[in-house]
Amino acid sequence: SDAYDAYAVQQKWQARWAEADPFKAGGDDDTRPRKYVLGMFPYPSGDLHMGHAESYAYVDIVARFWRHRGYNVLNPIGWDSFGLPAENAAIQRGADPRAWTYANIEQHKKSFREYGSSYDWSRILHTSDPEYYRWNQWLFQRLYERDLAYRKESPVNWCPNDQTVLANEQVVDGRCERCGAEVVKKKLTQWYFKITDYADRLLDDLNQLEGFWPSKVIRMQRNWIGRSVGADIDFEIEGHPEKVTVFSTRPDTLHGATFFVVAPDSDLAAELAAGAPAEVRMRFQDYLDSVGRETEIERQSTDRPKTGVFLERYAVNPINGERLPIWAADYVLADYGHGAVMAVPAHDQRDLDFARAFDLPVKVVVDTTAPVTGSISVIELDDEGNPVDPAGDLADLDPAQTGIALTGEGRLINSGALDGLSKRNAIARMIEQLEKLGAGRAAKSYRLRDWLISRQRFWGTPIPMIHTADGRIVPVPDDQLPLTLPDAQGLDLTPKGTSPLGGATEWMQTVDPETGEPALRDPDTMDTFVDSSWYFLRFLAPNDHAEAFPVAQAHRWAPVDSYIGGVEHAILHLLYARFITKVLFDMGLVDFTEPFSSLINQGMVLQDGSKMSKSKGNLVEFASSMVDPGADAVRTAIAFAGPVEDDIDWQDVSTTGSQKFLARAWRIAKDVSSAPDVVWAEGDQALRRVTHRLLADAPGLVEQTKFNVVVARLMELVNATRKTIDSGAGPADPAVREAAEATAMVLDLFAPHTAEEMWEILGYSGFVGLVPWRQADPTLLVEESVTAVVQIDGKVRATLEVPARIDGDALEALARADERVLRSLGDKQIVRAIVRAPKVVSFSTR
Ligand code: ANZ
Repeated sequence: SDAYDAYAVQQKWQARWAEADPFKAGGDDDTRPRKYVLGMFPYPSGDLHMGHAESYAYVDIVARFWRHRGYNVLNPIGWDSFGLPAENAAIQRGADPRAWTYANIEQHKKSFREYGSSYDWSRILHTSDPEYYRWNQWLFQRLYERDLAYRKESPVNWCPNDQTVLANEQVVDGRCERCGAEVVKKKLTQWYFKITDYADRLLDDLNQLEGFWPSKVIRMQRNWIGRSVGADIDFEIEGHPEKVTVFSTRPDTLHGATFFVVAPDSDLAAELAAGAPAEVRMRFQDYLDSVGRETEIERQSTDRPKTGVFLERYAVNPINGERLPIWAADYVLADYGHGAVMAVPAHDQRDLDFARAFDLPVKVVVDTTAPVTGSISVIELDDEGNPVDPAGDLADLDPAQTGIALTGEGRLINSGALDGLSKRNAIARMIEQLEKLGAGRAAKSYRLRDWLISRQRFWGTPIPMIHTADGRIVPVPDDQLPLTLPDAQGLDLTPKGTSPLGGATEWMQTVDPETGEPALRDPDTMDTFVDSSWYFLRFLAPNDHAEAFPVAQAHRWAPVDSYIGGVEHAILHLLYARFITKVLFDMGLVDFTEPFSSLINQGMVLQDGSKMSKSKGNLVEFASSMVDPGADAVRTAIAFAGPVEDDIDWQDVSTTGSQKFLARAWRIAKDVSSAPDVVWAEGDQALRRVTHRLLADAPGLVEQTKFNVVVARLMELVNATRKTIDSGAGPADPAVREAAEATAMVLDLFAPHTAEEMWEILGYSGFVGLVPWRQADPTLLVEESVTAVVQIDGKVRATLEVPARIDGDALEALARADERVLRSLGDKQIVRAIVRAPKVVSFSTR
């Protein structure tokens, strides 16, 4: 027919794909090199929206690309199907969370099929299946055995009126968002994973990801882990049996400490207050009540007036014996460092603000006007060109007067043996002195907290632990897993601060595996971030009943080569997956320490400049977006809309433009009047050059995620081909066939239905999606060159001049053969190579 019927074409190829299943990953006998391409799996909460359309379009581009490049590609799909949305739907609408979840998943599957996503459909997983979550339970047991899972009491926000635990976001100005009642902190005993044991490795290994993950994500992870280096210093407290330790990044300023501050909500503050006069105790209690209503953010804000209570107790400075008054103040946090600080107001702004508010002494111990060699200083010149003393006179800088703490470089004063030393040397010297005195040592502190995994909710993985009658807590034996959820029927799922599972009376009853005596189950379920921390490994054998994942398959496929998803997961999900990967590495189950070799974060899809969301009523649904223009036009419009990491405003995206472009491409295939056996070399040279430039450039552009540029280049080629047909050599020219074939192959990344249809029209059977990439003819190209760096274990060892269009494999081969690389390697073996053409090759030898 004359008009391009996108809908019919779509239906036809979807049926063929469903029948032939051409995108299934090759098995163990497949000798091609492998790529594992993964999109962050969706939550089945309601329908998919355009954010999903965007993310999964990118995933499919990458997966299809590597297939054309000759790789055995694993591209699976699954669902992160536990969690609150199902439970809330159940509470609000009386739906069964299980039925609601699986109905949504069916809808999602249908949408992905309609989108033409090239998944390996044989590997579907749902985290809410007992076959999946039994391995969460298995993982929990392994962490427990390694002392990485433990229980501790911790405060939660509690609304006494609604009898409900509230998330931080549900507490507004210290009150319950729903009923306005004053929120209190209530202590609950909960399960934690000890991610802090891995803080150094989680931080240090980020260096390996530099260049392969967005730098913003690396920065966010670094800040989240928040390592500070300094010292722990022990203080005697008068009338208190034990010494109290503080963490300080500036032990060099110990001579400048003039008071001591404890977090009001720490056990230490309560103990110290208990030994104080009655009047102090009362003031402390009032203060503690008001602090309990503050949020963490309020407490850390620097522009609030400082508040606190003097406890009428004293600490003793270990270096000079001075008595330091002890205050309780909210700017010191109970769960950072040791919950107590030595206050040095001359050199710390928060301490200075506090000292000025309560009239406490300020003692300068670092002369910040004294030059320090090696530190960077900007020299200011006066009118005659003479240098101006940058800091002026130390007397003019007195922090007690100016209100500005002296935090910069300088030389120590008023500090005995430390006088004259630079900050760096003074820190080292002070640590030596403290060690000699037995009053301190070098230490690090982290912002990272242990991972609270207990949830008092129904729709999650039951925690596989047993509480015996005599107070022991023991694991459910492995051979009794999975411990499955009971039926939701008859259970009250509304949040009450205790898990709904506690109401499943029969389910709660079990026996002590050792004694056979009656015992109780743990009623809590796991944070769904546990489910998503290792799912990429389960895809390797989702139906394996014997183990979480086969080690040999992990060795073959993992880590994930390209991981694609939203920046909203920049911290928690990625950090947890990195942590669990390292634990599995320590268990000897995987041979790598980072789960995702490269990460692509797509921008957001906006509507009228704001985020699409159900609550704003501006949500464009994925399924309905495809109805009119067809899947290919939606995918192409998204890829063309701009750089991957930029936000897209759906208002500005033209699916009509894409529809027209796809119809033009299809018509070219229809117009080709030569047979497949033409001799291309005899074709029109100008058109051939456009074709070969695309074939040469597209691989590098795709590897750099410049998908929009590839679409633009395809449009250019289609236009050039049309020109040759209409006004040049005509439809029989071999260059026209060559251009049409190249168009079909590259278009497959974006518009796979149209591409398959063109391929068939051009006289081929078999799927264009599986066709090897056509090599560009170098005689038809002009070469530019760029500099590539080669790193070994994170250090740059060589640079190479390479063609700008070089692809990853060719670049890797050059790097492996480079003499400087070979010399640096010595007798070490390359165990892993990560390549980002044309700029970086990163080898690791361990
Ligand atoms: C004395 C000192 C002198 C400090 C000075 C700084 C400058 P970062 O870099 O964020 O790790 N601190 C320690 N524990 C605290 C807590 N629980 N709540 C609030 N502040 C706490 O900060 C480390 C510094 O923050 C530590 O070094 C301590 O103050 C304070 F010129 O000790 B410092």
